[in-house]
Amino acid sequence: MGIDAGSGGKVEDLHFFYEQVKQVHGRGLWQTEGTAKKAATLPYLWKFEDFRPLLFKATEMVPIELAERRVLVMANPGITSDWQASSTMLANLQIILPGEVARSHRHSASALRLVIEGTGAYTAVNGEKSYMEPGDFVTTPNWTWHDHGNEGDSAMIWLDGLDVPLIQATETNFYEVYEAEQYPIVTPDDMSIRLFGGGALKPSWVKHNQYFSPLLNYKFTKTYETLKAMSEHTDGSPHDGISVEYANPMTGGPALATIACFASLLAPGLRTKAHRHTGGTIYHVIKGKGRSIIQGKVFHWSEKDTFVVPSWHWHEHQAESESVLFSYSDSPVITPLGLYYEEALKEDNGHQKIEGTFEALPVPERGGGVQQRRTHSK
Ligand code: GTQ
Repeated sequence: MGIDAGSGGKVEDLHFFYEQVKQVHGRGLWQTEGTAKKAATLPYLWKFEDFRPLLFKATEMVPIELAERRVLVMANPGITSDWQASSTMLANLQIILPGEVARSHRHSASALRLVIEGTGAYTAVNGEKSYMEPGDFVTTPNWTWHDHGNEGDSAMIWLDGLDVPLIQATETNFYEVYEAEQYPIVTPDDMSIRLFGGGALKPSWVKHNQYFSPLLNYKFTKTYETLKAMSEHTDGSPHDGISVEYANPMTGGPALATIACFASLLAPGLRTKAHRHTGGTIYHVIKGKGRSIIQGKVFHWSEKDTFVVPSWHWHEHQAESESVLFSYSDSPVITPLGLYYEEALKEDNGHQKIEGTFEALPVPERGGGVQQRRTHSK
């Protein structure tokens, strides 16, 4: 890139000038991709049926002590880093076998789990266990010690959402391994549900001046019951159907400091109207079958699939059978900065023109052989 010499000088002079600027680690702004840089996150969909057998294969091939977390990431092919689902967030699938423990650690990244299959495993956060069941939304706030253990008799799989790319971009990424495999249990199981799971009833004596929700597990049975009760007398949002946010019960704010999480019930046959907003969103199908149209392209989804709607992309949903979509978004980061914009599609009664159907992209050659990351086994 560059510009030719204007009236101010000869081309050679200009090149000499650029070189001088370069020598002090500078660049002319007009020479850089700078402000013209395009968003990289592609709308994308990962089928659970593709990942499930690979997760089980991972249980045979990769001991949990080696992996620390036995996790397959869903990598957005638009992003060259090759391990993130969107510009700010991860969408990973974790599997843990009966008897296994994923050792205790903590990080400044915030994390969430959406349970996909199995029972009997818990996540312990700062010494409080919460047993997880399919559909449960479980929080691991930033800088809290957490380990997972499977005390059941079947494998357990869940979706992990984390804000690691965001935390890395701000260079606030810290990570620590706990000295023992498990952090000591110091609180009765599911104490957070007892204290903070009462909906509009919150404990009046408890102070919780934190950026994140004190509730560690939002049980699916309760979420689904709430959605169904709402759906009896309202259609909810024209864009999201009957949609609820997993709120911090003490403040009404987002569940995690940097990630807002939602569940939407879509009645069979319902077609929402298209809108677009800033903030990337990752969707996970808790229940049902249908399609979403993202920026004119049809994405067919069924139970347990995961897809991403990048910032400022038109999207609308259509359910074939009754569906519940879980979603998480980086909106808590952009909203306080005045960067949240939203727009409804006005043309064609709020529906996009369909221009094609999503197909998985060919996998790029990224070179390199088998790579092994750090391990934390003793
Ligand atoms: O369970 O703590 O998918 O630390 C990635 C990093 C899960 C976890 C991930 C993690 C975890």
